Amino acid sequence: MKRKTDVRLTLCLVVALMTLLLVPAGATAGSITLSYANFPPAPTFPCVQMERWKTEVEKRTDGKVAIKTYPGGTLLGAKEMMDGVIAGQADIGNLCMAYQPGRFIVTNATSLPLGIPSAKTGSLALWDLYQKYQPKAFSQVKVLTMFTTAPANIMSKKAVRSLDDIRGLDLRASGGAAQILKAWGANQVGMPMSATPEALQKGVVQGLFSSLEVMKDLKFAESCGYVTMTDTVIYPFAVVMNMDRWKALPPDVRKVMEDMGTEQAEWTGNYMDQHVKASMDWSVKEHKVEVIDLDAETKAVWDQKLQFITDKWVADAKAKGFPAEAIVTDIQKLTEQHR
Ligand code: 3IO
Repeated sequence: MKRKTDVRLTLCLVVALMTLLLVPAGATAGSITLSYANFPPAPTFPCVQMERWKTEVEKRTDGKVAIKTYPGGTLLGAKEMMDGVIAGQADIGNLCMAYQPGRFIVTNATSLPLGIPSAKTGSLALWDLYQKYQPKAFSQVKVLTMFTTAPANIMSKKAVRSLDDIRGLDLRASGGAAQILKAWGANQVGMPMSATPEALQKGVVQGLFSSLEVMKDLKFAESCGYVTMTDTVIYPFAVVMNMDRWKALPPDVRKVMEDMGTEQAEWTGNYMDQHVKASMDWSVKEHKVEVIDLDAETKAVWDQKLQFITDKWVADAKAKGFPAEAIVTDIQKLTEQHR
């Protein structure tokens, strides 16, 4: 008697297991789950845009797709993002192209000092540039969207009003912006944004060069009492997806994601531009941060020191076989078009 029950139970379990195994992936609602890795802390703009994208994709696919987000480098860190997504460690990843300056030559050209005035303009210009050139650097992934920060400025513990003030100052920047700080005489220290809070706190750096929304989002206003307005360059970002995972998605899901490319770039640009304003209002009000505007004469001297950067980039990129002049001209045209 006992034996018979055991056999029945085992049979039941086997049938249940087989049923589970036989249901094809993607057949039931919510059955496609994608992981999305991000490197900075959750309150920062790359993660805010990630949550917005997740919400919209889940809504527009009627619950067919669930996105699991991993902010704060919990799945992939800043510099592992591209290779981690290619290898399938995350299905989707958000990367700052500036962290690997030699890798994304065409799209990183948007971080030359070409006068991109805002994150909205930068994001739309970058996305158009990517689509026009379809750079080889992205051939192993599906690019879902791109966007940029607002122009970078100096946040520092001591006031920077002149080239004398910035000379020898330990300031953090990444990628192309490193050359800019060097050109102004600062002691440039390179690291991703995700490592910056600790570096500031430990006194490894005396400030940083980036877009100003981090004054609030990463609470830099608590230690950086001064902001010097240079409105110099933007940092470009990409959201990439593992190619096999992309190809395995049903066509209707792929369409939802493709249709969101431009929209997400613009949404993120707008969010960033508004958030920079909110962050600075908060910093001035809550932490009495002083905003330093360079007068026109001084600004012209600072800008003039950066002119060699684009010329040098053109020469280097040309030597590597890129249509460098056309890329620069296109960025300038696209900037006007989206201004
Ligand atoms: C950035 C990166 C992560 C989170 C917030 C941010 N705001 C501006 C950036 C640009 C950047 O990557 C950098 O390193 O300054």
